[in-house]
Amino acid sequence: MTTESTATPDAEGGPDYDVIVVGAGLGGIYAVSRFVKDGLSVFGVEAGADVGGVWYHNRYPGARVDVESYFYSYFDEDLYREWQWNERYPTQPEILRYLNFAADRLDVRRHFRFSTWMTGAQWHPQTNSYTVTTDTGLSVTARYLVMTSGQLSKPRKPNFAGIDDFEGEWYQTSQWPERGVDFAGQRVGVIGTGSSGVQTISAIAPQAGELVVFQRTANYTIPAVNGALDQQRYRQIAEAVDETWGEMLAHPGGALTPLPTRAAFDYTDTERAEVLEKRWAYGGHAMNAVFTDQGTNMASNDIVSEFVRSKIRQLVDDPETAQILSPVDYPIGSRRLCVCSGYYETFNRENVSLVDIKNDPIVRITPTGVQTESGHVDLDVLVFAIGFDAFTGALDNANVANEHGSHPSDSWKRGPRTYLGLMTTGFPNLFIVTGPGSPSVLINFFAGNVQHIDFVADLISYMTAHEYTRVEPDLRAQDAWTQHVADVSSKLLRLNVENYMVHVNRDDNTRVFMPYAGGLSAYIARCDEIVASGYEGFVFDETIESALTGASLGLQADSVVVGS
Ligand code: N01
Repeated sequence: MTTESTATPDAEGGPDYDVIVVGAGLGGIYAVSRFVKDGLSVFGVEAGADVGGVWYHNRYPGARVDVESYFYSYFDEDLYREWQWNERYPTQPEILRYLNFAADRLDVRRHFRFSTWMTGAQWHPQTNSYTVTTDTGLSVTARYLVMTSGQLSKPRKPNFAGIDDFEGEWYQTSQWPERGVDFAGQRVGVIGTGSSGVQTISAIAPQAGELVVFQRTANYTIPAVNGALDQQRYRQIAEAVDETWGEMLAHPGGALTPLPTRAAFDYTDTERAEVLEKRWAYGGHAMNAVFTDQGTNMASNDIVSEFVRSKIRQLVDDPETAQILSPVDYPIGSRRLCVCSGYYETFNRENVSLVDIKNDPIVRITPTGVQTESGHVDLDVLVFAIGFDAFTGALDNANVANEHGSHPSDSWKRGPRTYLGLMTTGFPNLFIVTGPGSPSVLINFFAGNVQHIDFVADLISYMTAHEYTRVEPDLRAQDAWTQHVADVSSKLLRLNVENYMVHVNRDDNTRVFMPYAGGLSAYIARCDEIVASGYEGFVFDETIESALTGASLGLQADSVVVGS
């Protein structure tokens, strides 16, 4: 097996590899191990210098996951028993150690080319294969292209006016330098208060001389209630790995967090107060699951939203700061909940202040700090925690072209269009792991990635057994799934709130909720039906001409957008 090749796709003997896997994060590690186990030849490409994916790059102070470690794991008996997490919510260094441990134990590292950017992929219909090119001059061919490049992996660029004039240092949470950053005695500004921002703000505050937080939108931020791992619980799961994995796949979120049992108004006032406190005490995303109807019924949602605001008022000493930190203009859960350790208490520190840039917008970055409409903030260091080009960013970066020179998002202008979030018509043999149209960012990424990769591996085995070399979704099946994704989300309060999960068509304000909101269990049930039917909706070894023209895709796109 060669790892460097200049072979042309139509060279005798077929492509160099069966599969090219893009990205060595938690999905890529599992993908390589599963494909190799299935006897396939695999070539992996990873931009980072080692395994880890987002956990390699997002090494900002305070970074940790908001899924409990019991479930943020591969459910392989040996791996589960040999590993030992320390905390209920592990830190980035611990997760990175875990992914390194898993990569070694699964022996996948040797299949990857690290520090290697994929610059493009070209589909060849004559040979049913892709050629992938890299910035290091490689040109490698494979039958299948599997994108485990993540949905939250292309950082948004801080394109603030004047940024190039800033004379201090500036960093992005999503591309944090390995050497770390010394904040001692520095005047630090953090722009962005999403999941990354709230974590890093709490961690930088005790290190910095002064910390100024620039908040555009207040978030509902829920204490994680982190602590030492419950060793007994971990051991119990270790003794029942397969059973627990089965339970996780049967759970809407892919992790065994508490689910709501009743609607808000099915409780008495006293019971409601109790259940709210109970969820707050559990911590983290449990606050999204207090009442069965909080995601769809505004009156129910108001109760949870106001409860969290009351907690913010209790936790923050200064009433004016508490008010700015309190989200008032959108329902809880309609933007992703942030999970924190001591975020609100950070604003009680003498060295921390808050600038409300919704009411006092940033005008520009200056050589010495940040100019807002009302004044100048002097700073030595700037930290941007401004998020990602979600869902389409990493795929666009990969520059995957079909024989017509089209890229997947050319036909997604009015919102992504996929079959199961895994494939898109017009791009044979291209698999998008945890893509739009799958539960994706709404669930535990370990569950989503492993389930997707198992589905893809089984599909490839099926193709091998039937001697097929090409697969893509039928356009009608893709339309029906895209419509189903839209239907499932049509009643969600979060559809009408600006956030990175909603694609908005600015011309007519139609909105598309990008992940599949029906839950992992429902998603898997549909996948199982499709497999049982002999892969209904997938077309093997046929060219789908109708899918390959922009016009037909544009028309179909118009028919599925929801809302107005
Ligand atoms: O990014 P975000 P993130 N001027 O997009 C602000 C996962 N994750 O990296 O809300 C000023 O959520 C923006 O303001 P606004 C998780 O899925 C998980 O924090 O647009 N501000 C917002 O405050 C998460 O959802 C973990 O008004 C600007 C912030 O920047 C996802 O990654 C940890 C701005 C961006 O928030 C993304 O989280 C970290 C501008 N021009 C991440 N542009 C855990 O597991 C943007 N903002 C715990």
